[in-house]
Amino acid sequence: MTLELTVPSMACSACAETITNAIQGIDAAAKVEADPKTKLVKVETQQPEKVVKDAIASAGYPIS
Ligand SMILES: [Cu+2]
Repeated sequence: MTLELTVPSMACSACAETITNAIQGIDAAAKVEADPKTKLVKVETQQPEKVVKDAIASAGYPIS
């Protein structure tokens, strides 16, 4: 499953890295593309959308 999430508070590549790490913390096999320019996070994962969103939110980046 591929998710496309908008994360408005992702401002720079360090944010993108924090978000990527947070997602890989709940799914080590997840493929993550986080782009601070478009604020888009694309996640290829077997985890449910809610779990991915919660992981990003607990890292300090609420999903819009
Ligand atoms: Cu940043």
